[in-house]
Amino acid sequence: MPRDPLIGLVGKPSSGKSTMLNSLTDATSKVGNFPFTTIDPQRAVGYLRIPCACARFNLQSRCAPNYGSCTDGLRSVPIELLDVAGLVPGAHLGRGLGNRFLDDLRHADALVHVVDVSGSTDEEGKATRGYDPSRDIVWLRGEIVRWIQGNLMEKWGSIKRRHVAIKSNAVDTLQNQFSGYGSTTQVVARCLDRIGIKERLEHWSDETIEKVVNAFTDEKFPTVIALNKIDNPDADKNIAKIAKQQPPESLVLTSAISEIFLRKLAKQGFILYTEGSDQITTREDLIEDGDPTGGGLKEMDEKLKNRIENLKDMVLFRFGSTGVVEVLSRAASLLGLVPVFSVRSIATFGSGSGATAGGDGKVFRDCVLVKKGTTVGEVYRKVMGDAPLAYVETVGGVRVSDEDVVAVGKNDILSFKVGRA
Ligand SMILES: Nc1nc2c(ncn2[C@@H]2O[C@H](COP(=O)(O)OP(=O)(O)OP(=O)(O)O)[C@@H](O)[C@H]2O)c(=O)[nH]1
Ligand SMILES: [Mg+2]
Repeated sequence: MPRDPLIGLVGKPSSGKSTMLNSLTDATSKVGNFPFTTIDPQRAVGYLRIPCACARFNLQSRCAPNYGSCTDGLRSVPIELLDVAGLVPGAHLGRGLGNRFLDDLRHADALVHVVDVSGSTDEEGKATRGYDPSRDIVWLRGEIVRWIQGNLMEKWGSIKRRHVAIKSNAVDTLQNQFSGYGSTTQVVARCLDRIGIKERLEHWSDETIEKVVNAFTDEKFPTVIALNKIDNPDADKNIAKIAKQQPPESLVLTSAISEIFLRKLAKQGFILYTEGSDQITTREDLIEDGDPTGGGLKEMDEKLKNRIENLKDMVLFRFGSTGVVEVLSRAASLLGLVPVFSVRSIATFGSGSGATAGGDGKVFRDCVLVKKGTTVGEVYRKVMGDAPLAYVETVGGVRVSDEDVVAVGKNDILSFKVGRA
């Protein structure tokens, strides 16, 4: 049964991982301007923004998710996040409990590397000025590779002996070792394919092994780099430098602290703000637009008004948004996540009792996120468990095989019929 996708937040101490987690969720992971504020991994639920199936059928007004929400065809689907303790150089050797923290990452499907792009913290998370954050991207990746490599090399002698003795193939032997990272045979096969190794595993040099581990790291832990603290004026030159070194699809610019601030003000009734948007609406804005009550929003004092103006200038106008919602979208697209809508009735898209008889009129109540390449049968087991499957229908009442693969727009609206065919 496929697990739910899990996105891990990594980075050095004080880069803003917990702030990022809190800005993406309603969780309160402890935040502090001192290193190692977080020690135990914190799990929380964030929301991934996706185009909902309701929009394809013009049923936006009747869309009613059981979990998350849907506004005008833009759906927020719950996705699990993990905030891990800060990593420091030498983590794979156990520095700063690093090996323990790395172990917390085993089951992550994608990583978000939160980088303090302001350069105001050194590699250990201590306050400084003028630090070059492009270095963090390099060494942190190195720690992850060396952690996996170290685990492998510890047992390499006996791995090789067993490999030869049972006449195994490289994929099976490696999958045996990598299953602890939630790997699959397909992941291992893909990474060996990509580097195209000809030698037999028992003859691999240290260099070859390093290549394999690097490829495995890319496959198993696709990483979004969140350049955080863009509200800091020192961020610009560092962003420019990193943008030249990293592929653009891996970079997202964020100000986690701004997102938290805006969500808080919205909750307290001072502003209107949709998570991740580029717009803030104040009482004055609404009065100017001809609503004398200002939409019932509260009056802000000068200090608060200034902070809002500042945030608009430094973050929203310059970068378009606080970036945090984009972080999850980018991770989901690296993973190729597919939202699959399971409905009781393929005719009405309703669920629950009475759906076939018209039901409550609500549609697309359930949505699960699965990885690319997932089959209809795997989605069935994830949603319905072990119950025997009779048949599966998609839009138009068309039967689909349990071996068909799901993809966005194809086999992604499914009605499962339990029982004997
Ligand atoms: N200016 C600015 N400061 C931020 C931002 N995000 C986080 N911070 C600050 O950075 C400091 C560290 O934040 P945390 O979220 O605790 O960092 P962490 O990475 O979880 O730290 P550890 O748990 O110690 O590993 C706090 O003082 C935050 O307020 C941001 O977007 N902009
Ligand atoms: Mg933390």
